[in-house]
Amino acid sequence: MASDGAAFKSGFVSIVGRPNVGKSTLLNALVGEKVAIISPRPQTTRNQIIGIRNGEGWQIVFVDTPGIHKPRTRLGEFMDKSVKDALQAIDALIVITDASRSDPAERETVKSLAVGGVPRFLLLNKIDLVHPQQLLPRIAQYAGDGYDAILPVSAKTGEGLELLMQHLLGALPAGPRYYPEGQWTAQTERQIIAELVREQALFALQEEIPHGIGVEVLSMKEVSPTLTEIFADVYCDKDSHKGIIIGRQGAMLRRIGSKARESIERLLNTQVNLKLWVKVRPDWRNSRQDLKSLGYSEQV
Ligand SMILES: Nc1nc2c(ncn2[C@@H]2O[C@H](COP(=O)(O)OP(=O)(O)OP(=O)(O)O)[C@@H](O)[C@H]2O)c(=O)[nH]1
Ligand SMILES: [Mg+2]
Repeated sequence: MASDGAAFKSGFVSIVGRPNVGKSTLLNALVGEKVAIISPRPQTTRNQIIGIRNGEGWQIVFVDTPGIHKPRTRLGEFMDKSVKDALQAIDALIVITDASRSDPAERETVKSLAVGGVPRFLLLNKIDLVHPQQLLPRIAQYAGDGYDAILPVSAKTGEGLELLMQHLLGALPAGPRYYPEGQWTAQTERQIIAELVREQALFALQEEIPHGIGVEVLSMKEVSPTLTEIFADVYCDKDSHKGIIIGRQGAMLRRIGSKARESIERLLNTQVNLKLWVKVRPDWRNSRQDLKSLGYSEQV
């Protein structure tokens, strides 16, 4: 119960939009923790990622989703389904656009994302990159689309997020505490670790290789209270990619591993010994079996 005796408020709020517009950056900013990985590449997020924020008398469960795009593989279909599922049984919807870019496909996406009876908020993100004068015509463009509010924000600097929270809290219905206080994500430690490795691969590798990367944590062992040993496989599509991921005398894999290790150490608060193996799984993005072992199957 809230301290003033009012009913506890809670709700699920999904975050959707085209690839690379800043959905995961927003999730992390709203939750105040690194819940989702972020990269300059489109299609970074591949499944629903839950981030939880608690306040006095309320709880919001945010659901980050993959960028909306036309699927070309079974993995793409899974991502597409993750977005569609995230439009079900929610209490409010956040649709994000990148205000610093003009994307003709975006107009239709923004228009089509209406969920019956649920408050919808349209965010024009990345305003730190936009001259204020350019914002007004953008806001006007979306004015007839039925959004409850159109809010210019920067997920990166935090500008506008306070106002967004006020809107969300105003829209929250009475409801239960879905997750215990103190819990900030529904992902397992292994899932987060796999993502932190993939994040570094996304940063380090070029062109199409990152899209063919998958990471599976095989084992985690607490060797001592101050040291955790982690073994993980890095999947790729092709033999030629394996060589690039490993790099000359293993330099690329060492770089990915040591950056990932730093972020895993921050997460676990212990030292980490991270052992990565690169494996070729031809066409894994179309293999049910491989998708399942990487966690890209039915949402939990
Ligand atoms: N300047 C600026 N950059 C931002 C902002 N929000 C996100 N970005 C950058 O935009 C890029 C994509 O951010 P993500 O949060 O990964 O975007 P996403 O929508 O989750 O992308 P997908 O998961 O691929 O669909 C990253 O390089 C972010 O740093 C912002 O408000 N301002
Ligand atoms: Mg994302």
